[in-house]
Amino acid sequence: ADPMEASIEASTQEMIRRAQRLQIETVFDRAVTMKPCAIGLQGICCKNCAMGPCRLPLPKDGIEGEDTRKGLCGATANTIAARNFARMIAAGAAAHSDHGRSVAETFLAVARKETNDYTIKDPAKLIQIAPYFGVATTVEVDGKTMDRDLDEIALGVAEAAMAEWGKTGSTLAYLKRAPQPLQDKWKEQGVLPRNIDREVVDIMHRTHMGVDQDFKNLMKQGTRCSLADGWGGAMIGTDLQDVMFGSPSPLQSEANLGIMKEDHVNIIVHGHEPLLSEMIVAACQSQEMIDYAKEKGAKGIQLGGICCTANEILQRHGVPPAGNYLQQELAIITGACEAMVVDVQCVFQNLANVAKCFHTKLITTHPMAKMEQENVVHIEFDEHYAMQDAKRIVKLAIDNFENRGADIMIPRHKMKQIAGFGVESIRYHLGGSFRGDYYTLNDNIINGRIRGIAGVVGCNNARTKHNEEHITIIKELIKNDVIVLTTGCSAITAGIHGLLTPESAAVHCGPGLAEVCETVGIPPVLHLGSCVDNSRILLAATEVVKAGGLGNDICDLPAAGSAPEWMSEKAIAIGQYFVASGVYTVFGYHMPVDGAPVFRDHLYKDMEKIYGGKWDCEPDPIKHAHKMIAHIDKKRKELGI
Ligand code: BF8
Repeated sequence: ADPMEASIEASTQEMIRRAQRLQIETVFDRAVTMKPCAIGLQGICCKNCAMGPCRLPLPKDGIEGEDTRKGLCGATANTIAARNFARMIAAGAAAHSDHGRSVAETFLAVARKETNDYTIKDPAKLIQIAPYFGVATTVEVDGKTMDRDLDEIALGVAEAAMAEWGKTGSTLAYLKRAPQPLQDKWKEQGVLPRNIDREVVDIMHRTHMGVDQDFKNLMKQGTRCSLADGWGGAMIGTDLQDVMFGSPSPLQSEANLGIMKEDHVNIIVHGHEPLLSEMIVAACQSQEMIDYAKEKGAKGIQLGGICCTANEILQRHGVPPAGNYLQQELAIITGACEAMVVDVQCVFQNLANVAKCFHTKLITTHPMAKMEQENVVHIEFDEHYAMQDAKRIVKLAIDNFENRGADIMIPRHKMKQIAGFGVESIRYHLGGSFRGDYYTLNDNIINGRIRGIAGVVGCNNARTKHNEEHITIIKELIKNDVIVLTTGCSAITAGIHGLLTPESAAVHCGPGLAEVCETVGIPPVLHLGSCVDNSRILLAATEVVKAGGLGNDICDLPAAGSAPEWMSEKAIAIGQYFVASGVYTVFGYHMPVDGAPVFRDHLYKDMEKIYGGKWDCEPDPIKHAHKMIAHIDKKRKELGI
């Protein structure tokens, strides 16, 4: 791969060059030598039974007249594309929600006092969410209302939260948090999720050979499952993480491979669930481990993150991200990574091949995610012995410091950033005492200083130039006075390119947004956490609705969503729950629906009539941003502002 073609980011280019010098193959090389299958790319390859795979190519100049393409069973392009799309939603929702389940299980262990390693760090959040689960926060004693015992509330919430994965006879508890008109729409459409697991299983059943053959009905279930993710598993994950580890508040940190230190033991955590990484943060900060590292000749321990685990420990502890999705191999290629500790999701199997070229210990920790390569160490993490396991891992990394080779190259590039925003801190910075909690934000949208709100989220994709789409889109939005909320690898990207500082407002923003950012002292791009924390964006949007003056529902807001370099099935689940929550959502790169134009129209046009939000796709980043801005302007016009 040509490093300059592969990424716009200097340390990434440097490390690709170094990898090539050392003859280590990376994702960037494989993206050049292996091209995607054109039919799969269009979403019209069906491999759901052994009569196939049935491949239905769309002729270059489209179809004239009746579309007679069909698989052996007669499945049309629309059925095939919709089934594939629904399965992506199911996989994405399963990943987020299983993460949420692990968090809920750990919280149940905390509530039952089965572990001392985790506690309740944010009791106010626990009390805030308890009523949604039907758990009382006060008791009547002798006619007086008293605060209920926190341990009792914790147990009630933990048990009710766990039940969300398998309950019968009702719908998900958190749906009540959405604006009422949106809840009404979901009810009318029959898409209220029953329980989290069931919606995933339902998709696997109905996409089996010979079941649902109506793309609209398939997408109804796709919607229901996506809502079980966004307003279910992911939202519960975010909330219970906040309860146990503390709700984030703005803090300063740094980002990029340059956070690694030559004279320190470098440990990189990568993956998603913060259960282990929280403990690794604590272990790295313990005097015992710091002393041990010094004993072994290091000046200390430098912890860094990759992917969403990075965002989790950044937003709560200020631990700097070493990189985003496409930089995972590169962190090892520095030659200075003593240990890379991974759990679930977004982990390249090639990490093991790269680690083989260095002293790096690659440590898998999750029973669900092992690697076949012999050089990988598996240390299974048990939340009941969390600190013990974390110290074992940190010690292994420290012991590995002396095995480092002489050839080390840590890129110098890193940027300062402010991260750790959430529904609460936006209220603090952009709230007000009059019309509601988000008054200042709404007021500035109404008076036009802020044109609108954008969520820019999601992955990197080696089929696009690393970071280019994220950065071009975000810059174009803030230049046009659109404030940006960001999560996931997009948030890491924004940090790496210096867009998460209040100072960046003066350089990159239009005059209105710059004035607001300077007055309240916030960056024009707000880091809201990991991908499960997209739930924070849903709730922030709901707060904007509540603050008044901008319509009655999320679909009324001058707002739009974007995933410029998406790659994972989770992104499709997220996209669908944003669309079904009323958000115009634009994906970059491409969408796997082009081979089924009728189904594509269902997503790109019909959805808006049903839910108020719709899908779109635009690979060109400037056009992409302007599609979002045009939508924002349309909504402003409808609101008469
Ligand atoms: O859940 S943004 S590459 S790390 S999938 Fe993966 Fe995509 Fe990154 Fe986090 Ni989200």
